[in-house]
Amino acid sequence: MPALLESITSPQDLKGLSTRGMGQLAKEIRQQIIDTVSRTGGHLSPNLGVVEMTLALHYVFDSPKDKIIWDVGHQCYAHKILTGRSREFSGLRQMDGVCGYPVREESEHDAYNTGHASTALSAALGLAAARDRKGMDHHIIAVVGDGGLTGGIAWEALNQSGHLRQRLIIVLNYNEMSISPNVGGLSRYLTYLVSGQYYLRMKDHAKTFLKAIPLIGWPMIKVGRALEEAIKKTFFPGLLFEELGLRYIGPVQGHSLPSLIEVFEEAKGYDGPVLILCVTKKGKGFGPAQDNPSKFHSASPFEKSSGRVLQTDKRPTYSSVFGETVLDMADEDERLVAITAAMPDGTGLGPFGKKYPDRLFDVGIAEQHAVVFATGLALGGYKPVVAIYSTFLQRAYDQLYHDVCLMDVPILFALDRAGIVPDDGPTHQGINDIVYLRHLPNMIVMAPKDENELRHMLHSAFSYGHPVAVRFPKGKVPGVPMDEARKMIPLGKAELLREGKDLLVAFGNMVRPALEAAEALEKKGISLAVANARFAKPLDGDLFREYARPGGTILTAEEGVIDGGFGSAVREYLDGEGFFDLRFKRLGLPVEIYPVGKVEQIKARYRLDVPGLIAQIEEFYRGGGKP
Ligand SMILES: Cc1ncc(C[n+]2csc(CCOP(=O)(O)OP(=O)(O)O)c2C)c(N)n1
Repeated sequence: MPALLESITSPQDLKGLSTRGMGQLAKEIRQQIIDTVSRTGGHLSPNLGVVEMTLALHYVFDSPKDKIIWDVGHQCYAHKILTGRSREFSGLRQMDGVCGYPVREESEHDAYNTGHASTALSAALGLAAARDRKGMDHHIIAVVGDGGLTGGIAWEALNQSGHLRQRLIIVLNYNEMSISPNVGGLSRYLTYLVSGQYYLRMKDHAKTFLKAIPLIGWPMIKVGRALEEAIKKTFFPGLLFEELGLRYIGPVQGHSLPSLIEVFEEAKGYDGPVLILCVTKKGKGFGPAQDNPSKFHSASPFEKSSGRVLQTDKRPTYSSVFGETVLDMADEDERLVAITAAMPDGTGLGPFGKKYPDRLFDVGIAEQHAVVFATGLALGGYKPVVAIYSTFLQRAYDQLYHDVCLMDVPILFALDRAGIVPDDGPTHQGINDIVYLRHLPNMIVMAPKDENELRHMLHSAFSYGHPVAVRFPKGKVPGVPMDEARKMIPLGKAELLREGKDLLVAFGNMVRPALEAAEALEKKGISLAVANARFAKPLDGDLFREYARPGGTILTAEEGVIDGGFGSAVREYLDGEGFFDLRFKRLGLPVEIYPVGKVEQIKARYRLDVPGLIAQIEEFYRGGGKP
């Protein structure tokens, strides 16, 4: 570990450092982030952009007494390094290692767990209200990006903040980027605010100018804040944040430690909510990330010298198969439009946006809005495809129910990253969607066993005339042969893939491991038919009726939580049909907080990989097949 960084075991160690020392530390932290992320993968460009900001925050404020809340939390690496986790940082995003997001259980300096965007302001405001009610005097700082600020919840907090007028410091990190370039009217407004000179430079120039005026110069400088206010009001009438009731400071050069320190000190003394606009460069200090901040937003391991991503597996991802298929569908039907919540590339819609820029809507980090916006488009005669990761669609549960399902509006929801998600930890697991979708009226819930079936499912979705959710996992496809033409999948029909005495019915990407497990179990005297459920709703009643004979056995497998999931749907169906006299077992995930790790590691821990399935099924049969 570099010399200076070695001596920093807590933020207190920063307090005695000179500006030069702090500059040296910034270099060492950047290097540690680049070294580690090149090996482990991680959020490189967001973290390189906030090194000075993090140093200045920990220099001026007093964590853990003062609370720093990181919106999304993906930019917390320098914070972790400075708060006693420099040594452990090499285990970033590894199983049982340092999480890539703030986690209260990991350190007293992590004031609030984040992972989903736009929550920091609400959390900070709540903490500020609690502090003031208790008569305490510490500072609360929320750091939010210009992307995070596109989320509606952030504005709900700003609205209340201007009303409560509680002491709160909001650091707005403006880098013109969400994951992709930031979009929308707000983004334009922030660009307008930044387009002038930097705040401190402006202040210095004003001072120099005034000093030069004999007699009246110095007294005028003393008028200080009043003058500054007057200048701001003159040059920037109707500043949005000021109008909302927050004091606005900025723009500040976000890589200048002296500027940041001066501004944070100033904010410390303000008795009310204050918003500081800091301008930073995403990827700062690493050429490839600076040139392509989107690619390095969340990077796979890469070669440090060139930034070349180290990948040997040439198979496409599920996201890219989804993107290509939607593009093919759009070629054939001009009513098809696509919607993303700030993730055109992650969802695989990049090529769609290139070919049909006016048919791809990037709504910002606004999943709730995306769903209602799609409802409007569908009622207006279009066929919206809404691509949102499983974990982020959780946010729009009410919109799915109230807007989409009650009116039975045909919309295709593509839930990427469904199931176990690697590296990011508990906030990003896509394990709840079967549960939160399957009880919604009119909603159809599907999952393909491979990329070929994904194409058929997407192709079939609008023909059902109802809202449809297709869930598929993160990562590479199995690489099966692809059918030439896209086919219709009959609504609610499962597919029997293997004959056997008892039935193992699997959903989505559990089908292939279920088949493998059944082959191995055959040799051990357990004979299982394997079916690909295709649908969690509606279920294929004919299939279950056949195996639900008295004394029969049915097992279910899913990559989602068991409680209320696919297996529970099957059990409810059997109960509803009066099939009580059978042995039944659900294989899936327990309700708990998931560790950081690779998919294979997490699957192994929860016994959802092939050896785990075999072991669970054998135990079940040995135990007499009790549920
Ligand atoms: C609710 C939700 N939707 C989407 C995401 C995925 N996501 C992670 S970071 C990010 C962009 C954040 O941009 P910004 O706040 O400006 O931070 P920056 O990375 O530019 O520092 C997005 C869309 C998320 N974390 N949460």
